[in-house]
Amino acid sequence: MRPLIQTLIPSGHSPSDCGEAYAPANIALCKYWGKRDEALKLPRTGSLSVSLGAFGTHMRLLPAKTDSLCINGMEFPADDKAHRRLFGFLDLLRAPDFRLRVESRNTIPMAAGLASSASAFAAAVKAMDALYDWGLDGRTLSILARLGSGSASRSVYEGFVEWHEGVDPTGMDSFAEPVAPVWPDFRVGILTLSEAEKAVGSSEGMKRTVETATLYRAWPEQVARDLPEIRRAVLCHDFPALGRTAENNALAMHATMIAAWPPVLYWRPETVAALHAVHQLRAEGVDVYATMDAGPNVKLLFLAPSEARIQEIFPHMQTVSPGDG
Ligand code: 2P0
Repeated sequence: MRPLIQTLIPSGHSPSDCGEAYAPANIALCKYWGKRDEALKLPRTGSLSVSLGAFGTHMRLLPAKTDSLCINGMEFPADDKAHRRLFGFLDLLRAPDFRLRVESRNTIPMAAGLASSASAFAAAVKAMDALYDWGLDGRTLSILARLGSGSASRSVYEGFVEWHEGVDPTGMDSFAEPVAPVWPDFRVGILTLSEAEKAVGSSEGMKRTVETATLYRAWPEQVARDLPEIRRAVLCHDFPALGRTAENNALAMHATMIAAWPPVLYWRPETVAALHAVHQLRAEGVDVYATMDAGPNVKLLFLAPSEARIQEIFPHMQTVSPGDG
């Protein structure tokens, strides 16, 4: 993979004293679920997300004698999973024998059930770009971030972002691009329902789904219908269409994983209760929709005027304004 990556990075640049960058977390409205190439993290379908503004990862890279990783003030030893994964990724981008001190700070509320890998890998690529002054464009940053974690390809940008699945076996046409800025009233509510560590990671969950769930055959068709509709709804601020298509897309994704064997069932009783409460709110005329990722927590989509009523039903909801950078 390294030779492929070297074609994207200009040669002859020396590192400076420090490279620093920020990348937001993101939530998919049309989900990425299933790869066509595991190593290059090439997806079977496109996806579309909204970046979470001030919720993300700040990363500082400092040339050092040995590799070390500090996340939110805590040191992670070399045999830790996070350490191995991040430095394994940085090895693809740096010269052999070049060592780094990584200082990372997540502004994502801890235990909010939001993946930090997307913002972490996007921030890592941007910080490497800053450290070496490569001047990479958004497309290249997105391709490189994708190699760390698929969803990181979308965290390179703010606002609504689409990741194209591409057809090239090298993945050079599988990158994300901005679709539109977030409109000011758009809100994401985070319901942290369970803090238990999930039994099946998302990479394993999607692999198992692709390999064993006959229902997965319908997934590309679902995306082919939902992605253009969500893109359209984003561009013309059609919130009800955006919400119902995003909720249906998330439930369809979960249907494919429940149909895998062994089943990939992330839902807890609290997940189902929250979904019923959302449907009850809609029956009352409140425009609120749910989406879920590879875990038991629920994220709500709504517009600012509905916030007070939704907060009454979900007092612990944390609201994000994705437009606030
Ligand atoms: C998404 N998820 O579109 C989907 C919805 C989870 C459910 O992207 O294997 O951590 O590193 O490419 O990016 C989570 O998957 O997986 C994810 P890898 P990643 O947000």
